[in-house]
Amino acid sequence: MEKSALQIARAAYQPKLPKALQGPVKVKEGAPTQSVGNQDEIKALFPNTYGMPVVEFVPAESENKEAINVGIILSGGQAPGGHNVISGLYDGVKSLNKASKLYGFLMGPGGLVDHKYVEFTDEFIDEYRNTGGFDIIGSGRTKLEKEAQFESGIEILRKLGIKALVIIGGDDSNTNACVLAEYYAAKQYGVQVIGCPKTIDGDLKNEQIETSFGFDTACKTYSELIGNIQRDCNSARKYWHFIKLMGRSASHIALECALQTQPNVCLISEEVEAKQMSLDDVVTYIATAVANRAADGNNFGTVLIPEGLIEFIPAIKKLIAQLNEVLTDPQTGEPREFASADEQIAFVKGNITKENLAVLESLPADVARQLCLDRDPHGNVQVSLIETEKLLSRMVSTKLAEWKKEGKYNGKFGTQHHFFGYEGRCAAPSNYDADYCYSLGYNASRLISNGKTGYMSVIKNTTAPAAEWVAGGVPITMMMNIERRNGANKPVIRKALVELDGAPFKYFASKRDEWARQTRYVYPGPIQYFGPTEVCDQCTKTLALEQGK
Ligand code: FBP
Repeated sequence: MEKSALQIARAAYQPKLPKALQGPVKVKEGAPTQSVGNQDEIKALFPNTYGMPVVEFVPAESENKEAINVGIILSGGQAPGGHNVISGLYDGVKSLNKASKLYGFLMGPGGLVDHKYVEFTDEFIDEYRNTGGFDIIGSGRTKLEKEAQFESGIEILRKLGIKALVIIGGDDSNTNACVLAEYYAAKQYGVQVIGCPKTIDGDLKNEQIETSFGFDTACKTYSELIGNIQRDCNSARKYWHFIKLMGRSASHIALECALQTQPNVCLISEEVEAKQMSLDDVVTYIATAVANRAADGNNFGTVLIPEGLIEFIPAIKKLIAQLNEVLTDPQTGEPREFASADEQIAFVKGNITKENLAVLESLPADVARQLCLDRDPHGNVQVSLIETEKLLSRMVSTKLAEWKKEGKYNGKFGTQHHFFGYEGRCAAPSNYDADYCYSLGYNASRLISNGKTGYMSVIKNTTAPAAEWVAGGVPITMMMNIERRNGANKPVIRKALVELDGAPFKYFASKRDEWARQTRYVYPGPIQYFGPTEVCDQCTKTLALEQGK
């Protein structure tokens, strides 16, 4: 395969490891843990994996060097650094014993169920070190949650002599990893299950997990692009750029990109919900920024919009919740079937409350249609397909036209639209993600060799130089609570939304009025892989602010 000059140079990069993982380790155990909510219910559901202590690895004289066979799965959306988790795990198990083997299940959890796998070798792994993407084995969104899947999985794990399975995924995949760990422990199958925190969305974090991998690189990639757009915008001075940013529901990506680039407007879905804003309130907020800048002669600007915004507008949230209910067949729990789109729309309109019908009919016709028709494989409304950036700019334009008639606005409003998501999900990992992911993978090998199951691999203190990072594991049950999902109460890892009293949001809120009126753009430029540490090894602004750095 032909390679770029950067790929060749980058392949030789040796990711940094925490000092504790650079030699033999032993486990230092903390106190028993509790789940973050619904303790009695979670304890009852996970009798074998509940209450275990948080563990930290500390240097030891020697360690268990037994050969182990391990399997790994990439689950869900791509995130930069996944290949380094695999190479870190590979090097970790091989450092214990050269006879250890690592198997990768193909195309996500489905590979385990369908017995599709590969065995990694030195040459194979070397092709993928420090590269972006999940193409080494592919990823998929099959949910591992049924007993039949677990049983099918154990057949192939036994056949390959696999002692532990590592699942790289977001909150849902790690919830399922925990259920699987509990199931195999209850059945005494002798297979350990370890999770790894992945998602560009940044919403798998808590007291124990500083950040999910991929968030750093994805945000830096989007920020580079936003910075480039801002330079263009400040040069031509004739467009307002409406930029939607990935992140299924939480607004961490939009907030981080705003902290890096200082746009004129950045919407934060969590704030929109907390302030009970309507769609018209959001439109008025943007239009006011446009009008104020126009009054200063600046008919240009940037607006960052989180992907999940629509779902956080309270009235629309209620509507979507009811659409999800009425479009599910209560007998089977499967999406209802309709003969035609018109029949589906008529059914929806006839089965939702008057209040929700009024909200549906207040939306532009194409958006209302999209909400009624588009479904994901689980039957849920596909909010991410709604082109919010176009919807908002259209509505802002209408509002400005009204204001013009009233003599409240006298500017020009030319627009451009962008959606950044796939541009960043497979970028070559930043040094932060390359090191963090390699450490997560290597660390997972030590959780396995120390007999742990139902744990997530965690690396902490990552705003410090890598040598000072702290390696260990957290029981997944500790992050769980009970939530209502698809009409049923389920044990799940609590998703981290943007905290309005957290340092990153507070800093943004203290600056945004100035950024809205003035032109205070920052141009971060492309991720740098080689050069001074202050250019190459910085963590996200979110993490730095959260840790008071
Ligand atoms: P994960 O949570 O699985 O990591 O995926 C994140 C994400 O990139 C979201 O930001 C986005 O909404 C979604 O995946 C898109 O996924 P797909 O390309 O499968 O539609």
